[in-house]
Amino acid sequence: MANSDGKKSLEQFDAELKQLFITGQWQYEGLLAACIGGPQPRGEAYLWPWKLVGEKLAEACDVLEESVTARRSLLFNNPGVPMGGTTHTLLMGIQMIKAGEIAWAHRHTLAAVRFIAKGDGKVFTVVNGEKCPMEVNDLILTPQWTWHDHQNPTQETAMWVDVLDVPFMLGLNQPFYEPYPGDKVQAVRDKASDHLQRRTGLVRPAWENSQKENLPLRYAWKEIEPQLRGLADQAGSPYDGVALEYINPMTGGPTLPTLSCWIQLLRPGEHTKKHRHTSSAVYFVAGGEGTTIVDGKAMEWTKNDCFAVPNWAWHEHVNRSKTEEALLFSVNDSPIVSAFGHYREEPEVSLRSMSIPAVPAAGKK
Ligand code: 1HN
Repeated sequence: MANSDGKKSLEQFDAELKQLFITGQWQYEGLLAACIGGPQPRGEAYLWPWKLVGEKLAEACDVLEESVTARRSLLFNNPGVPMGGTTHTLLMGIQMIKAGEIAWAHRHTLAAVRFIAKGDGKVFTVVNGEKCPMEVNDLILTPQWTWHDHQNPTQETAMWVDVLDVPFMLGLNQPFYEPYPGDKVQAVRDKASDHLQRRTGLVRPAWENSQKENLPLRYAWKEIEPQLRGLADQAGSPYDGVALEYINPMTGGPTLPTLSCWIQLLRPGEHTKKHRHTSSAVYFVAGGEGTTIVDGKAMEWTKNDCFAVPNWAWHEHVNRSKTEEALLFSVNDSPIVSAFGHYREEPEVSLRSMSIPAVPAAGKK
């Protein structure tokens, strides 16, 4: 095909390339134009109220009999993320395990964290052979490719929040999965001195190598809460209040290579400043009542609600109570974004930007 002057037109050439699964770079101009001004938030600000989710979990307890490896976890799909996910990288859900039940052992390349909403410490999860008791507000990690099963030997239903890096991992097409061979539940390390968690504190065995990643860590609330309370009179972040990141104690880095977990205290009446960042986050309301405003949309939350804040969306948090604290557990994908140097904030970079307290001056008592 040719023009009147015998030359092939650009349109004809583009169409021809398309048939050959080739695109000229000039066709990407639209994409480059779309980059100007930065990303559009991926997904919506959306809230899954406990009033609804609690009812559906109770129904799930009736309709889903315990079955091979199945987890009774209701997972939250953001209406603005058609590929599936609570944000474009994170998947959040609430899981219920009935009295006497076992959620069979398996492992996958998806990394997961669990934040306990109901459990008495006799309910437990086993991670790579290590028994982790589940008490309210504990955080338990099941890093990528670690065996995990959950067991409820008590008379009461237990419940926790699951957060996984599923949409990110599926985007990279890295899903591997394996059921535990030979048994429903794992063999456990029963000698307490064999536990890897004993090796992650302020001291560690001098005669051993250390494991730094993929540790079966439990961040017990009875240790985290005093730490949070002990910092609650600090100014905190103007954007997030007194927010603590759960670190990998062996590296000082984020909770997991793909997930950063936070616990955040909003003091009575606290109203944070508005900002946005390139990481997305999912929240679980561990206590209190408040409002999170995302790009002008107000999400009113109360205990056990879950909500999503998409990336690059302006957001601020309000503790609506003048007398009670609010407590938010959240998970964000900043380790993924930061790993490639893409973490940005507006109007200013606030994450880890403030100086640590100075050494007191001489003569000051
Ligand atoms: C999973 O393995 C668990 O082990 C919970 O408890 C939720 C959601 C998606 C994929 C795997 C669990 C999950 C999950």
